[in-house]
Amino acid sequence: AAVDSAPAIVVGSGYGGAVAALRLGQAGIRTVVLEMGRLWNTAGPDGKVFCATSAPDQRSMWFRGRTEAPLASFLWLDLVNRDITPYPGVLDRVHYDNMSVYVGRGVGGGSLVNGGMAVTPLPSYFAEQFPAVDAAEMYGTYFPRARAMLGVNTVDPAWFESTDWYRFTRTSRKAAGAAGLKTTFVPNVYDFGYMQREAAGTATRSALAGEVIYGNNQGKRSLDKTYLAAALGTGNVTLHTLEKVRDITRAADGGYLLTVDRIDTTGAVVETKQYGCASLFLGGGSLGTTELLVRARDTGTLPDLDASVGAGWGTNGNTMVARANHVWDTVGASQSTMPVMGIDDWANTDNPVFAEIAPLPIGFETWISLYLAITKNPQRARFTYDSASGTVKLGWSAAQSAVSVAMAKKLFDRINAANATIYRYDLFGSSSKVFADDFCYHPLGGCVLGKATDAYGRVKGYSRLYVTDGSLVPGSIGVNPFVTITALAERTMARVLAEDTAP
Ligand code: FAE
Repeated sequence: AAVDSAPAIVVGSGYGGAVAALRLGQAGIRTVVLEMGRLWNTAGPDGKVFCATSAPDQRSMWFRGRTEAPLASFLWLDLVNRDITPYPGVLDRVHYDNMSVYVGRGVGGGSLVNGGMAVTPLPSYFAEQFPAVDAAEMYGTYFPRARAMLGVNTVDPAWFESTDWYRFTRTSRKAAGAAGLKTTFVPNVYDFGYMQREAAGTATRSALAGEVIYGNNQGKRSLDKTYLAAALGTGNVTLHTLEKVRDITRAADGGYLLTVDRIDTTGAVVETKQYGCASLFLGGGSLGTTELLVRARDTGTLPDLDASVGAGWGTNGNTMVARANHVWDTVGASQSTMPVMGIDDWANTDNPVFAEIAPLPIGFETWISLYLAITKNPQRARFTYDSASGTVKLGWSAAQSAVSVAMAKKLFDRINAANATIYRYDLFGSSSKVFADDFCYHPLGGCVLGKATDAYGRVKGYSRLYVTDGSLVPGSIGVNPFVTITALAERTMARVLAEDTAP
């Protein structure tokens, strides 16, 4: 087959891929970005790019016959999920044994489906997780650079206190306060000025219309509007969509050869392409990048990859839980989908937890307080190549999830005791589960910085091969991860463009 070549190729267009693409483009390096998802810029028959959360259609999920929303039930009824036609929809749920992982698919990766919470980690915990990284430089240069480019902003506190749209957050804050727990505002990349206009009725509603996990039609500064728009603006970056990188090998000249399946919207492979490049930047996310490198090492196409490729994976201690409030503690029928506050008990060395106060925007009063807890779960798992099936498996056990649950339970038992309230049993399926222990939003690790790579994301054993995404983070960062992923990618690109031979 003919080989398309470029000096640099970037795999994936999430945070890591978008940063790489922009900085390569600005350096004048011709760069091709390969993204397996579609470009989300064209309205469907309903005039909207993304479908409504309450009426999901084919645009909602990645090649499914039925949607798989995180909260499958309410009063044990499967009210939320719908049958859909398989299509390259924007949200994927990747199933492994004992753990499934939600990821975004499309130009912008996770930024298309996430809650937009833009949290910079605690310096002490960052230093604990990345002992080889100069924290002063991160906090002085790369975190501010990332936040500025991502368009991070904060909710106006006066509006927050008065609006019905954040009643659910204020009710959860009160319950936490009764237990002596501290809450803190968290920044977001959703435009809060726009949100206030939505509330005033002068702008089309998005965050105030339940939109988030299947995409926001307005208001959110996703990567296609920030880093990727700037990358394309350099004139040096080309984006190829619906192209999935399958295999990586080394070319005779020391560069890399990629085998890529181009799919159509039914998922059929319509062409298998070959790409060549001098420098290869992997931004496929914790799952995507790790899978490519584990397969490359274990099938012998990149045999010199380090033994630690595939190791150090964690869920950022994620678990979801919900409480039932008293009838007088209403959460409101109107809820913004963008979280703006967390319960911050990370400093509690006995049981560090940071719990985001999450919305449940279903349009009527539920008295439910929902949370996504981030716990300091030390459990890690490894990806392995299964030659029989040709797939990459994750060795995560139910016992490893139980560690996150136990930590979150300690915190929420305290809140329930102080408020004389109870958990909800009906939200996470028919088994009356209180804690969601089988899915996560924050996959981290697999190609850990300083283990599978050098201290800057250069992959050990090879030259001009880089990892720039969430697989560098060793399984936990204590807060929502995309600001950290973006800042680390900025640091990698600054170093690589200054030091490594230009391709
Ligand atoms: P990611 O954004 O996943 O991008 C990887 C891209 O590569 C995707 O577009 C893939 O389709 C593509 N790709 C993968 N493999 C291939 C391949 N072989 N060939 C071609 N393309 C490929 O990676 N984080 C926060 O900080 N705040 C939040 O509020 C938040 N809320 C979340 C809510 C939800 C529902 C979800 C799912 C996640 C949330 N996250 C949040 C997590 C955040 O989105 C995630 O950490 C980042 O998106 C990870 O960035 P990466 O660059 O590692």
